Amino acid sequence: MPPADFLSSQPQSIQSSEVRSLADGCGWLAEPKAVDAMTQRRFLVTGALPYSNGRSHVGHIAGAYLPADTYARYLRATGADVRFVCGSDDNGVAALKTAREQDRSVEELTSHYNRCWEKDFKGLGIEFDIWGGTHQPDYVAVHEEFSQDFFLKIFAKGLFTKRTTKQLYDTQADQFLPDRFVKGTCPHCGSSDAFGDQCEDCGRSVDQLELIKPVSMLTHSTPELRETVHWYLRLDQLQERLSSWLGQKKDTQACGAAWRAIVLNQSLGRIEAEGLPERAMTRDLHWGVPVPLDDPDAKGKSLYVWFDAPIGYVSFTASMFKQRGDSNDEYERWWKDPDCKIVHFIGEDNIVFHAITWPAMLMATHESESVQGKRGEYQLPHNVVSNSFLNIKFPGKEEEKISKSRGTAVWIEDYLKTFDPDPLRYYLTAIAPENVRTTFDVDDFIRRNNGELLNAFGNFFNRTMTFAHKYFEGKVPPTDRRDEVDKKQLDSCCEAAARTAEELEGCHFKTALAEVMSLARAGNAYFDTTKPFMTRKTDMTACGRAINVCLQTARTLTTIVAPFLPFTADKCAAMLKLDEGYRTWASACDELPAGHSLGDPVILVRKLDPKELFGD
Ligand code: B3M
Ligand code: ZN
Repeated sequence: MPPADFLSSQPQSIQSSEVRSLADGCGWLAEPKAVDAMTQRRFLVTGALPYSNGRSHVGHIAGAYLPADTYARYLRATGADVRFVCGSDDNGVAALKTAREQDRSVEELTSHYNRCWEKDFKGLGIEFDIWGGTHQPDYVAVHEEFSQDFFLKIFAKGLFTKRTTKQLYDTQADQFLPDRFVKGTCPHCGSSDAFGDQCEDCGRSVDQLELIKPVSMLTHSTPELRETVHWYLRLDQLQERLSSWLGQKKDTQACGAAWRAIVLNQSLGRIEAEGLPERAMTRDLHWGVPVPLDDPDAKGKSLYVWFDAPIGYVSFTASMFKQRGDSNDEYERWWKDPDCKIVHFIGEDNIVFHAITWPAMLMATHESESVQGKRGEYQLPHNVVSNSFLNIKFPGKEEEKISKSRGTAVWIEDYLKTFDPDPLRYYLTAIAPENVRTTFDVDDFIRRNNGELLNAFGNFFNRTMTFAHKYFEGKVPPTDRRDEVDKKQLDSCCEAAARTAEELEGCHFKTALAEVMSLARAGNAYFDTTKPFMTRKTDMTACGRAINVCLQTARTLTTIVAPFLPFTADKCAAMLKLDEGYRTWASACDELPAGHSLGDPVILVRKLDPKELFGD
């Protein structure tokens, strides 16, 4: 059961004056009480910063952004104070390389894709409190200031080593080849497509000097080795503290939320197997945050994109408050206060950076060697929630990996031209790759929309509303009594709300959605058992009794479906004539009073035809 103290209920909905709760007797809802700032839970939720060198597809959305949005919406519904932060990752080689390929300036490219992502997110109802960008005009100055400040703090603690090393150099282009500017054969898995920083086939990070047969992405020539100077983060010095902190994350009791196995295996597993080597945090590159050292060797160098990108979470938070005219220190309430929980949502290939490098950077800024920062110091993530990858399967084709270059993806922009956002939100949560890779199967998407969302959820509302309008003048019918079957159904409502909350608290989005759907199915089963379609001819009181319970069930469904399907929930709320307070979790079991007028019935879920998505 979720702790009762967060189920704050500020009575806001239409029933507030004489609200009765179906929970009377269910025993899980707290008494309505005012939210007070001392006890209000506080969360800083982030979505991985997407690279602004391409469009968004279903894999990105399923991986990080949809679960993050669902979580943020749920937390708000419980009365928590939440900031949901995201923005584009503009620096580094990815954008530079694409700009070069497309013959446009990197500024123009990143600003274009920053806006594309923003539009796609809006279309899907993924609502951030701030959408920034590490090199966007309104954010770049603050971002550079934060990034350089981090670097200097860590530098001052002696946790960087300056090293002269050899790097791959393209003599034709006359420049070094950091990260994705070089490709070759992966030293770990033998894939011929490994980049100079990471192999996308096996997910391992790669040192460019280990690449077999390296080729320059700029001129396709074979690079040569030249000496250069870089600053390496002493991860080895931080390894013990990192291990001990990560170790606690296995234990739900100690940390309040057990981390997913995929995250612990890749982080703790990596440390245990190989230990942590030093990692270069600077690059020979002009695009990015300049290395803030008064050292001739730092000239023409930028911070590594994976050093500055996570700092974007902090700098965008600060910009958000700055834009509102708040004090400069307001961000500290979110980043340097142990009472605020920081939760990062990411895709599988970002695990090591969020569970090792980023916490190491945060720790490296701490005054003392304590594992967790003190009040006033940067706090370590409360949770790093990662999904696995999503494959794709088009009708009549084999299942395959999503690939930008092969065009095997469902692009959000294209999807939204024809479809409503909620069917996609439904499907991507229902098949969420929470522990293992799963597949976006176009036929299955249609099948589940029509067979589950429409058949179970849409039809339950449809038949209930039709009855209420046709036989009870569009009002909640009165009840003379509740029979066992009615009580059982009303209990199911409260239980479903409690179980959904419990699953969402643990970031189990798939199971949480299954709880909601199971209540919709229970509603249909109740309708079939009590047969209002028969009793309306023989016993209108019994018919009214059943429709009343169906409407109470619809009331609960409206609240608990809202974090998953916000557009559908708004339609449900309009049909039940509820005000905005319907989203408050503690209102899920408020009873609709007899005589309450209902809104007009609308189609909640449209039947989909596969041809709409991909033609014949
Ligand atoms: N830009 C996204 C990716 O790897 C990467 C995330 C950064 S989060 C700080 O696709
Ligand atoms: Zn590999």
